Amino acid sequence: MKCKLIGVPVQDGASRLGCEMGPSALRTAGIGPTLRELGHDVSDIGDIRVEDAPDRRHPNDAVHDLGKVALWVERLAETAYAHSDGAMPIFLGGDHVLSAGTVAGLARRASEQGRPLFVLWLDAHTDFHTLETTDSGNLHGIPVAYFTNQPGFGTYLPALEAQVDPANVCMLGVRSVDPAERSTLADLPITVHDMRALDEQGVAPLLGSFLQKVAAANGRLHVSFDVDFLDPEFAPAVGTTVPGGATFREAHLVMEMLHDSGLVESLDLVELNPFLDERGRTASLLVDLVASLMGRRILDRPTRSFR
Ligand code: EXY
Ligand code: MN
Ligand code: MN
Ligand code: MN
Repeated sequence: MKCKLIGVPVQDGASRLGCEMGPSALRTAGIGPTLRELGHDVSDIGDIRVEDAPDRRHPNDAVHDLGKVALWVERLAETAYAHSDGAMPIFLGGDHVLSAGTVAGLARRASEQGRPLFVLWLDAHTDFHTLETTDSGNLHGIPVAYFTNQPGFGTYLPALEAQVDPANVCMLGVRSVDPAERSTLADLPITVHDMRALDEQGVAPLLGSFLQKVAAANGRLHVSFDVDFLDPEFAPAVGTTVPGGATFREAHLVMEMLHDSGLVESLDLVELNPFLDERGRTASLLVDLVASLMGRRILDRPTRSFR
C-alpha cells in the first residue's frame, strides 16, 4: 500500500511542551523502514509548519493559542484532503488538536467520494470539549466536538466543509471524562467503550461490531491513536497519562483486527512527548503497533474479513 508519512509538530493544543518532537522521535524509531520492510511504498513528505499567528482572545479566558490552532486546523484540513486520494496518510503528531484538521479534511474527501467517514478514537479521553466548556483551555481536548460540528466554536475555528456523523464515531479506552463532556455525550449516538467495557467484554467483540458497521456502510475508516490509550506502564511518554489503560496485547489486537478488516485508510499517531521517556521506549512501541496495523503477523493465519 502507498503510505505517506506527514509530520505534524504541533504542541499548541497541549499544556506542556514536547509534542513537537514527536514526529522526529517516530522517524528515529524507524517508522519508515519498518513499513518498507512490510512491503509498503512509503514516502515521507516532511513536516507541516505554520507561521506564527496573532493570538485571538476568547470569552473563556482559559483558552490559549487559539489563533495558532485555527491556522493548524486550516492547514491540516487542506493537507489531509490533498493526501487522501489513494495513498494512506499517516500523521505523525504532535498533540491531538491536529485531528481537528486531519479529520475535517478526510471528511471532505469522503463526502466527495459519496462515502461516510468513520472514526475510531483510541484514547483515555473523549476530547469532546468546546471553546466554551473547556476548563483547561488546552485545545487538544476539543477535536471530536469540532469535527462532529457541535455548537460552541463560533467563527473561531474554520467552518467545516463536511462533518462526521456522531453515530460514525467509536471510542475505545476512555477513562477520563469531564462533567461537561459527559452531559453532552449522553444525548449523542457516539459509541464510547470505556475501560470497564474492555475489561468485561474484551476488545474483539467491541471492535468487531464497529468494523462490521463500517464495512456495511462502505465507509472510510480513520484511526486516531492517542498514546494515552495505552497504560502508562508501557507508554510513559505522554503528557496526559491516566492509569489503567490498554495493555500491550490489547493494543496489538486492535491493530491486528484493523489490518484484517482492510478498512483503514488513514491514521493519526498523537500525543507522543519524547521528553517524558527514556531511550525512546514509547516511540518504539508505537512503531511496533503500526507494524501490526500494517500487516506484521505473529503466525500466518487466515484473516477475518468484515466486508
Ligand atoms: N479533558 C481534559 C481537558 O480538556 O483538559 C483532558 C484532555 C486531554 C486531551 C488529550 C489529548 O487526549
Ligand atoms: Mn502554548
Ligand atoms: Mn486525545
Ligand atoms: Mn488522551
